[in-house]
Amino acid sequence: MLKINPEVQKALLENKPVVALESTIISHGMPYPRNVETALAVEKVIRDNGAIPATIGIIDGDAIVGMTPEQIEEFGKRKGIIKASRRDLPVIYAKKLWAATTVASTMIIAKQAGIEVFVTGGIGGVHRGAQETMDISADLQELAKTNVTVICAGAKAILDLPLTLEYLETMGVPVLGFQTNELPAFYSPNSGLKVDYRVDSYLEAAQIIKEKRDNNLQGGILITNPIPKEYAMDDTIINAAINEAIERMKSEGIHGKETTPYLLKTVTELTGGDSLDSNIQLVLNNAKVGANIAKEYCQMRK
Ligand code: PSU
Ligand code: MN
Repeated sequence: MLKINPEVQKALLENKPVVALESTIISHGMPYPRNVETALAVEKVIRDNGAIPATIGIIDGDAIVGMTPEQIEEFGKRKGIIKASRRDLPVIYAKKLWAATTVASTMIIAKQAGIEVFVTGGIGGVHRGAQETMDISADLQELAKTNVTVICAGAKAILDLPLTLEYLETMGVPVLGFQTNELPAFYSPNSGLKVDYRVDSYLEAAQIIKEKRDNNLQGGILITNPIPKEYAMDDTIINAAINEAIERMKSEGIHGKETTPYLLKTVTELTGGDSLDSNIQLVLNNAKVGANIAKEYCQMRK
């Protein structure tokens, strides 16, 4: 059951721009209370840029599209909220549980609600050592098949970035650089890897979405937007923290869906919170870009 917030429903019916937001970043990606402050600030940036935010999560087995500030607060502090990707959804619905949605499951629910643009911080990807562990985020499969455009700040170096790009290529997912030729590496604007194509304006991004839809090319589009330079982290510092976090993860035997939340938390601790500050700034920056792309896309569909 989808429960679409009336404001979001009205905007969709009137072809006004709506931007989907995920809740795993709230419940499992950042500590309380900064997770809640960030989620609310992201919604505000989207509104200030002329679109309607729709934060998605699951409450008592109902998929909520457009959470209230009170619900966002609850997702930020409540213990035991499950991290739900595609495979978890039927179980969460049947058992009437609370769950935070990942990029994959947020895409699914956004699509069902009729929302085409989704803003987040970072996507999941191919993990380092995936040749052995087979740890590849279900986000990549979802990008292959679900018609939602995801705006993110690239992928984190906790992942294997070259393999993540290879996987997306195999899956037929266009990877665009927003005003950049390089795949941004989340905390830093540079990864040394090229994106397939650069787009320089919101209009250009919207035209690509429209062509993909008009030509019935199933699947998502990934728009990667670099963190503003003033908020970027020093590559040496962040890479050292990531390497240490991966070592700790291995020695503690963390695996499966715990991996990403564990690494995010450990990197935040190891950088004394600096990585969290960067993380927040890049999401806000993505919100601005996503809202404007959604606006252009709605104009074009009129
Ligand atoms: N990257 C972040 N913050 C996050 C996540 C990724 O910087 O909160 C979350 C997203 O919800 C993403 C999920 O979809 O982690 C990927 O998890 P996994 O690797 O288990 O698929
Ligand atoms: Mn995984």
